[in-house]
Amino acid sequence: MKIVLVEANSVDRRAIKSMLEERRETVFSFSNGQEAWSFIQDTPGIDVIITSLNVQGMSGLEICWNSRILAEQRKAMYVIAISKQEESDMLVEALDSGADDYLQKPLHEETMLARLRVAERMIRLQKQLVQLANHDSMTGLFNRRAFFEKANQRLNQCVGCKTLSAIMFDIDHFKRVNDNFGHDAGDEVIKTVAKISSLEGNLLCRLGGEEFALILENHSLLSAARVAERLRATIEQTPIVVNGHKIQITSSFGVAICHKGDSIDDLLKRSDVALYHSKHNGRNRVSI
Ligand code: GH3
Ligand code: MG
Ligand code: MG
Ligand code: MG
Repeated sequence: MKIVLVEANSVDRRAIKSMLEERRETVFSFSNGQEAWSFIQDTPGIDVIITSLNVQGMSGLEICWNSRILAEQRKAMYVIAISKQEESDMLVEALDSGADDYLQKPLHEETMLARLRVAERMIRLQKQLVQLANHDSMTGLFNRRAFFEKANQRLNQCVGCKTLSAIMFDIDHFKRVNDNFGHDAGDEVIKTVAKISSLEGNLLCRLGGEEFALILENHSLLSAARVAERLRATIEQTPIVVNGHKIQITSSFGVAICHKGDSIDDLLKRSDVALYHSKHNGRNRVSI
């Protein structure tokens, strides 16, 4: 785990740090709350914050509170507050502010390590929940909801820029795959298309059934269409072997670029219209 330790007392700080490092944890230690908080904000992947309540710069209570706010935008961190015996009345406030657990000085090594094992369990569980909530279980791609959320974040980051484009695509006559080779073979086809598509970008989602969407940054409409064309050709040229059957498929594409004032919804609607043209004009093609 990546742990941030905030402790003003240098003897305690060193003791806790070496205790944790003996357990092969990665520890970033700070004596000042504000410096610790800046580090946490700039460093993705922090799992645990262990903070003394009484620190300079930013109090432990503020760190508890801020970590709760940051959790809503980014990811949850497990916060353990440390209090001196005479501060024990502050523990309720720490828990209410966002701490998940607390320790009281003098610190007992075994208790602290047991608390960290709890933290590890919670973090693992939370990661599993986030994975389940954001991904399609069959392909591992983003699901619709997570995709829209991430795409909107991307859009908000590039206010006024026109560099976001969307490719929507759909396997042609997929019903025939199910009818001719069975539903399991159909699943394999969907998984293979997902794998091939993920080579072109990671803001990719399974919109549903055999329909996908990919968001690209820094592409003109024509260069996004070239990506789609490459994908179309790869899918067409990749036979999928299931139970000894060689299944050959094609897919149709619709490409659109973000106009000023567009929402992700608008962008995808326009790529869906283009996809409709591809289907209407004979499938296995890219339309803009
Ligand atoms: P078109 O070229 O117009 O896209 O025709 P199509 O047959 O691909 O499209 P249609 O929308 O008529 O049929 C899609 C089929 O995909 C219907 C549905 O049973 C099947 N399907 C949806 N989700 C899954 C899935 O997860 N696995 C499998 N095997 N089939 C699925
Ligand atoms: Mg259809
Ligand atoms: Mg289809
Ligand atoms: Mg479809």
